[in-house]
Amino acid sequence: MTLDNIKEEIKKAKTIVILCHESPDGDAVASSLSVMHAIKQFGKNADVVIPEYSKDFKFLPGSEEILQKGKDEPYDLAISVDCSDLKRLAAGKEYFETAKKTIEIDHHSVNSMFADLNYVDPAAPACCQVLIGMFEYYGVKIDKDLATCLLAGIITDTGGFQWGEVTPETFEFAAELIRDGAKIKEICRRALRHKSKAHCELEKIVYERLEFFEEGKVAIAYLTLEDYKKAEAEIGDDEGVVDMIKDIEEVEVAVLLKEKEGVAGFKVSLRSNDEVNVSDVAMLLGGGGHPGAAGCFVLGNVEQVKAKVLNAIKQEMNK
Ligand SMILES: [Mn+2]
Repeated sequence: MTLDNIKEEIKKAKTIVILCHESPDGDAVASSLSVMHAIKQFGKNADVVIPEYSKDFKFLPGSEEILQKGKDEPYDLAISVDCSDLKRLAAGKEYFETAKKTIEIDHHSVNSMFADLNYVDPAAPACCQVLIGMFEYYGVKIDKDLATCLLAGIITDTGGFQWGEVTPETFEFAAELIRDGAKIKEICRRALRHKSKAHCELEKIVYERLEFFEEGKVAIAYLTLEDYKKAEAEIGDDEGVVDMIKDIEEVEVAVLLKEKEGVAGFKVSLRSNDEVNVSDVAMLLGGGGHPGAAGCFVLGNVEQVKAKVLNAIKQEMNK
């Protein structure tokens, strides 16, 4: 069985690296740290390599051990978490491709099964929830630090139990993690509600730029590199801005275009309430994600990118 094989590989490996997708969200960072904590219980150490992530996740236990770069020599084992395909590992790709053995643990429904061993549960609302099941099977002890990481992943990927495939089981897992000592108040305050001043500046700009299409069902706004500079924004400061657009009356699909440095194009964040599968929209444009939250990268200036995205959304709406 895959789970037994995964454990076998972890036990065999002398050097292990843990990787997650680029622009990591709370679930990606928390999943990486959770696997690191669990591997320590097997009497091993693993390098967690995340080149850049939001300071909002620095409260997660173990984050001080996160490395920006991994070792020069190939790892015996690379473990990818919360990532649907090799391309999205971005900077971590080289460690993954040179590793002797590879494992991926994920919850994205569209997954390219890119590792030697793939453990993917698309029914789980967060990668951290997939991990809980694995850890239970392995008899990993859930201490306070591990519980905090696991709950942080679930809470951030579900927006505080609001979206994704939240089931009664999710609440049962959460209850257990709180019994194990997970710091729920701190998670909610720091990873969910906390806003930097730069974030508020970006919100202001986005409100001013909002445009509505398809009888108000589609709302689009954009942020340029100039805006980020003016707002003195750092990595992660635009987190949650697109969700705020989604909450506007009658909006079914929220779109935020974020200009990317060094390439003539925009990162596109898509959110949907119920009617439209934005994972399919993102796939039309070469990206991916979940039915309610997805992303892609589109080349062009604001107007061109807007037109391309709108076109893909219309195609999906008329399906
Ligand atoms: Mn996730």
